[in-house]
Amino acid sequence: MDYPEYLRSVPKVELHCHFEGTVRAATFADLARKHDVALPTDEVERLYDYDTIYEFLKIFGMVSSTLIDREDFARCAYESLDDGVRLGSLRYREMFFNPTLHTRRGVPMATVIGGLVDGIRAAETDFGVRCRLIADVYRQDPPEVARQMVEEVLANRVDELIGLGMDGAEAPDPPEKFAEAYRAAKAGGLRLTSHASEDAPPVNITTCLDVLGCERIDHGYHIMSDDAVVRRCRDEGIHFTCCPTSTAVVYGWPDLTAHPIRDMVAAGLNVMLNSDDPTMFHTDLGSEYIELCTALGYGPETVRTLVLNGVDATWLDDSDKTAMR
Ligand code: ES4
Ligand code: ZN
Repeated sequence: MDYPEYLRSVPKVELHCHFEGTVRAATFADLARKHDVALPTDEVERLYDYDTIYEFLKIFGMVSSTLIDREDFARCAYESLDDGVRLGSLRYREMFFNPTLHTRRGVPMATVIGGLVDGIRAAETDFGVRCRLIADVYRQDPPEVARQMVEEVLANRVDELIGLGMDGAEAPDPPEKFAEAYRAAKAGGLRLTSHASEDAPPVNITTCLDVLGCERIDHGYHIMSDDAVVRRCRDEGIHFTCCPTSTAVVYGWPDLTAHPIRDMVAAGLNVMLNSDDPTMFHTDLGSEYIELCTALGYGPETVRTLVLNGVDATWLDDSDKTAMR
């Protein structure tokens, strides 16, 4: 077995993967036809082309608008986990979804969550992969919409729904805007994470930890510009869910040998690897390991550390974590 094959076959967990960003281009085209949604191009292979986070988020919203029936959510969740297993040897995922991108179009929360869970349970039966869900605040929503979303998620809670996260464009909307939504989620027993310092200074990491109560940080790359925040996160063992390809494309680190992930690992931070929006960024979990580890010359020992960091960073209980190591 050559090294790329080995990297693809290592069993993995994934904690930073957006459901809507895992929809296959062909399935997006199929659902658009089903629901009469107009697409920007007839060429399936060009549906997921963009250069900026704003263009990306526009298509992300368009993909979301083709998900209407419970079966649409179930089909896409099932295919998403099928792809994770086949292309990345995925064993366990905590997967984001954006409730308000669906409920604002009139899709009931129960349809969204019910469909996702149908797909997740079918994938567990067929592929042996486990998946749980993290509802994400969409930063461009008003704070009141986010707080309302949390209430609705809690009212439709199932065993698989375990956390609250936050995504969308980071630069215009800082994390403290959503303190209320995070307070409500914590009171409801949800675990907490957030995208932070993906496209903004490291103060957003500090805010997420101290104001929102986040237990891990999604992305976090700008941390390297503040030694004090690096020291604090290292000392507290904060986990960072990093995504090589997506940030290379939309945040300007096209050369993986110079990606901040390299410095975060070297600084002793707890980093683990993820695919973010795999179909939309033309990647997959196995390829993220292959691209980054070959670019940075990471051998099997470092790969083992990255994979085990992932297990530690999950919100599984200790006996499940032990079983997975
Ligand atoms: C995202 Cl790459 C990225 N950044 C911010 N928000 C997102 N939602 C889905 N993918
Ligand atoms: Zn993300």
